[in-house]
Amino acid sequence: MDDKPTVLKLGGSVITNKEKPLTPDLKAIERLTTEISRAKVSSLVLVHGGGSFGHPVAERYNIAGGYVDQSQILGFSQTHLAMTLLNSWVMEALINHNIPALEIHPSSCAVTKFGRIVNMELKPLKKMLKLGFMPVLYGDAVLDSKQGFAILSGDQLVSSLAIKLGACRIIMGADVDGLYTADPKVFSSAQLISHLTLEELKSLEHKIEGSKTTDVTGGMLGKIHEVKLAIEHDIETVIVNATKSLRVYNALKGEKVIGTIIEKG
Ligand code: IP8
Repeated sequence: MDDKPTVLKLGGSVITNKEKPLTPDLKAIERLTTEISRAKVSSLVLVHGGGSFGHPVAERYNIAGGYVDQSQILGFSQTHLAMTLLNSWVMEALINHNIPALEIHPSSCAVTKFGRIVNMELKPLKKMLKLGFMPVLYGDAVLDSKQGFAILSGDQLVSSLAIKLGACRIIMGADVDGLYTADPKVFSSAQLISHLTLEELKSLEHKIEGSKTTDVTGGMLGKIHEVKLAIEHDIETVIVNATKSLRVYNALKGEKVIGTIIEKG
């Protein structure tokens, strides 16, 4: 009950159809919640991304750029609503697999300053973990002390929570096998990097492009930028392909898995 938690991110591109607005990938959600249930990790925090739910709506109203005019206020509500719809699909699948999942809405408990978390109420989350719940959070539209509002990415939540909770590990479930020497969707010669130190990650960072599809929070580059902060706190991070069967399961069990492990070194 008092174990150090693991923080698992399921990318929006994994659990939604990124080409079709507001479309969950129910097969992927079913498979991944089965894997989570079978892995039986005693202390787990789940964070999911926005995919075709949060991103297109946030982009339409430029929520990430902050308050410009009153017409965005309804857009903020719509962005949050889209995320709660996706979250409901995830919650239903988790609970159907007998996982005592409980959602935490970031818009109600986190405040950012220029898009970075400055305040987050974590008491309920810590209490949930102690009692054996699995807290579930997601990238969300949040209030911002300087720009009115902002988009808080699931990736930022993952590293911030991992640091504040003293997590033992971060598992990033992405739609690629891990980090490559070049963008694998563009260059067939790209090679998977199975292990990296923090220093090696920093030197690779400038080579990695942002994702091509609509992603207001920066794709793989944004991911790396965020996990770097947790790795600096000595939290091992593994990036695996969550679109492929059993990768998340193997990572949760601490078994050998195809992916990229990044350690402080
Ligand atoms: O997909 C962003 O979360 P992410 C969520 O983890 C919204 O970057 C609301 C766009």
